[in-house]
Amino acid sequence: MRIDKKQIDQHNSDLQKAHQNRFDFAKSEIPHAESIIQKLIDFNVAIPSWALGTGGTRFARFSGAGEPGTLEQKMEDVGMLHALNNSSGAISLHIPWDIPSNYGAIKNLAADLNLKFDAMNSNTFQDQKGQALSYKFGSLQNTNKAIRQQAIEHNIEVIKHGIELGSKALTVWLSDGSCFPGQLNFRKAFQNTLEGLQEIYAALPADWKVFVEYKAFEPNFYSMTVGDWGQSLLYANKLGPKAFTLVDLGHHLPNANIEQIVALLMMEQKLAGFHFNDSKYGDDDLTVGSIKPYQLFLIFNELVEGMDARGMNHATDLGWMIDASHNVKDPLEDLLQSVEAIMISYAQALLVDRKGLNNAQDNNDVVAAQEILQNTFRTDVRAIVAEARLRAGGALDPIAFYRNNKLRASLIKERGANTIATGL
Ligand code: PSV
Ligand code: MN
Repeated sequence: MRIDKKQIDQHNSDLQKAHQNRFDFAKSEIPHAESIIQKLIDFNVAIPSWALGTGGTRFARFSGAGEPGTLEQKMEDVGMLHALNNSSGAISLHIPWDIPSNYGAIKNLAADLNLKFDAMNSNTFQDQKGQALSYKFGSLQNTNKAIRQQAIEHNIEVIKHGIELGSKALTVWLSDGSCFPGQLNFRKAFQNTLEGLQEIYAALPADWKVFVEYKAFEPNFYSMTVGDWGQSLLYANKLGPKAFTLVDLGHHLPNANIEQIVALLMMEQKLAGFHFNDSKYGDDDLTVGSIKPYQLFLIFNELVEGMDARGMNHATDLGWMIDASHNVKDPLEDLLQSVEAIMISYAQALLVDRKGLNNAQDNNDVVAAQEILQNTFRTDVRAIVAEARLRAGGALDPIAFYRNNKLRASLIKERGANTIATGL
């Protein structure tokens, strides 16, 4: 389903007056609003193909309706989000859930929808139908060489699909680990995993990167073989310059200082990018910014500071992706909320009085440092974000547009009420 540009224009003209008032006020408070707007226009966040349907928990899955049943439909959903917010111009595929049957047709569709292919994701955390050997006791860490080999070959196959589509990165998340003390020899598990990653690394084209994603627990609950940023960084350093550490916000032990992790990974030039989500307890996969918006702002504050210190391009030099699971909300509405939360935090981080903060830090003026950060966090930048969307051709209020134009009802009419998206 495609959105008619005329409908967006109509929506925007209906909201224009109220928006202009808010924007004029925001501009009066924010002197360099124009430069922030341009950065927001350039910034895009990739949508994971597996977040377009209902996620469910290990207890139940309450399917939504009109879910995308094919890769093409998933792309159309992302195309719709992008048409509304102009900041969702990429899709991240998970293999084998999203194997294209015709690369040319899929690439044409992507061009038509103005979408790029973000990092490709491999899957050795599940057994697939007809798969020769099981990953029950891990994939790259496995004590059985043939199982390790199967996992290596799968990752190389994922790279090949990505090359055909024009992707430039492979994300490897391993569920490998152990559930009980004594189950695993940690050193051998690390070594096997490293050797497997080295073979995968060797299959990367020159202009590709590999992102090593870590996770503290789940599905293994005693140890994870890539369990934290330190372990991921060890692998990335041993692999070489094309390997980086990927931060998924939900993959830490409670209260971890993620903004500090981010700052240090950037210092080492080893930060791959993000899987954005939010959590209260564990890897809850909730809407980013819904539980800890101040943390999200503090992360972006470090990102902007660190990227500027290195002269990096905010929009293109790191991988920006959402990784969430939608159990009680319409996934498309949830993704619109997610992108909005990211844009707000990014805009606020661009607003930070960097000089003032540096001075406060140099002079150990703790109060001034806190004032600067919290005043910025409490500045309402929503009109600035909306203005960026408007100038880029998107909708002033994407969720209102989605609801008023009954887009979910149209999707149900087109796809039926019982379609189920592949994924988790
Ligand atoms: C694991 O929890 C994870 O965050 C990894 O990124 C996976 O690839 C993704 O979720 C989807 O299962
Ligand atoms: Mn993730």
